[in-house]
Amino acid sequence: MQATLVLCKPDAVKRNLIGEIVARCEAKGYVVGDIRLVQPDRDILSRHYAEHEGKPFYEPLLEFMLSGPVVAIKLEGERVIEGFRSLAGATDPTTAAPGTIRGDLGRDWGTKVIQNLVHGSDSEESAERELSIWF
Ligand code: IDP
Ligand code: MG
Repeated sequence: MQATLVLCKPDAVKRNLIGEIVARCEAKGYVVGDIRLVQPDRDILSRHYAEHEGKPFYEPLLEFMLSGPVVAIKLEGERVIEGFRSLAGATDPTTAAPGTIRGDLGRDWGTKVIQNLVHGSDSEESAERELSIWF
């Protein structure tokens, strides 16, 4: 059984979209194996986003992720890593396909970092690494 890390980012929590996001995951058939509300600190975020260190959006990304609580979810099911990335849609919510979480619920708010509601692990290696950070 595969597992992935899903994060409902601070914009999703502030906009009361936790239920909507979890509902889409469950409606697809995936199972919530674990879930927690976390106020992340810089340490956990710098480990989570290590691959983006040095990029122009790195500092705004950390500030955004520090701006409020996030919901961390261990989501389980066959091919769930790929499947949740498909449910989430493209990184840019302006062009993310309608029908996806980012495409239906997200937009450009004119901020330095793209606020796009969710994070999903992008490979088996990332999923294992990220799940060990958050759980
Ligand atoms: P992903 O979340 O779709 O996997 P990544 O490339 O891993 O996208 O980037 C991590 C996060 O950093 C994105 O979800 C988004 O919030 C932000 N981000 C990525 N690329 C940019 C950019 O070019 N400008 C501003 N923010 C970005
Ligand atoms: Mg990513």
